[in-house]
Amino acid sequence: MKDFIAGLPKCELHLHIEGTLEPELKFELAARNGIDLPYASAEEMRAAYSFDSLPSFLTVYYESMRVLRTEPDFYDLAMAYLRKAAEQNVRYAEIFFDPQAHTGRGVPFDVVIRGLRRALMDAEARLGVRAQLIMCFLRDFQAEYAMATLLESLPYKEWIAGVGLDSDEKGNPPAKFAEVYARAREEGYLLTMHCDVDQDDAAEHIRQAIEDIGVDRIDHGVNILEDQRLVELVLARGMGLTCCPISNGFVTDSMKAEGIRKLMDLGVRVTINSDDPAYFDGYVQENLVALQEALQLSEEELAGLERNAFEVTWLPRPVKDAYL
Ligand code: ES4
Ligand code: ZN
Repeated sequence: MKDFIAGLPKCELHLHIEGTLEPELKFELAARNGIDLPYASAEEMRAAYSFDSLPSFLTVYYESMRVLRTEPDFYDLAMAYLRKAAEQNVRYAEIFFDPQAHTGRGVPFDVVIRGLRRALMDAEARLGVRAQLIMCFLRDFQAEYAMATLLESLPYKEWIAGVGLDSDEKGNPPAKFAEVYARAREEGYLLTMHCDVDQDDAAEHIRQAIEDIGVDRIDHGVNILEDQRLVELVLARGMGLTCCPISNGFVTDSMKAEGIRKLMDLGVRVTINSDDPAYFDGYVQENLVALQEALQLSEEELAGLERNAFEVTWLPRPVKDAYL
């Protein structure tokens, strides 16, 4: 079954590029930029990772980004992921980036996006992996800061497929960003946002995301199962959910495999993704293998999950059809 999964053409729709920063690259970039790290080696750093909640993960995630400073740093980060993606037979990826996590510490927006963009162009030409960027706002900062970031992105609009919302969801509901999302849509961006697994008021957050904001997709979103009306909305709109089983196991009590099974049985367009693979120790291949083992998925079901992903991509129609 592992070989079948390895051979399957894949599509990744929920991946934070900063979450692909492996300890080895972190050390390389730290050396390049003259930054000290509090560990003697990549192995020691990896051994020190222990996350049991979203906040405990986010602290390490943001702290690690100190090593990313220059355009080539962002290029190398994205290229390392895209090489891994190519190895795993990922044909297309939509990649989140967190500009505020960089501009907030003095790295200019254009340094971040130019490095990432150049890697995407090279990967398409050299590795045959196509990818697009999704710009995420940090929901634990003010909406005004997200709006300023949106405006800062406009000169690079052609390089960004859409916007997302991530970071700590507690006390930061979708409604907080209604204005930002309305403007993003006016500017032609497609819309997604994290509705993390088992957050406080999870169902209400999902309702706001769908009904009040009108998102095109939901990141995670497993908690639609708490409310039949939400399931019906998602089905009626044909919305995709970008689920991340291994990540779920770190930030909640389980992978939520049974919930994912239920969603599949209901006909929801569930997709399987890796979220922050350098921290949660699993790229898309390992996520599919873990879910297959938990649910005894058939080859048809696995192929169906990838088909769902290709169906809900933000590619223009004729390009999308070539993958289906
Ligand atoms: C994230 Cl696992 C997770 N949740 C929310 N925001 C994030 N950003 C990167 N990884
Ligand atoms: Zn995520």
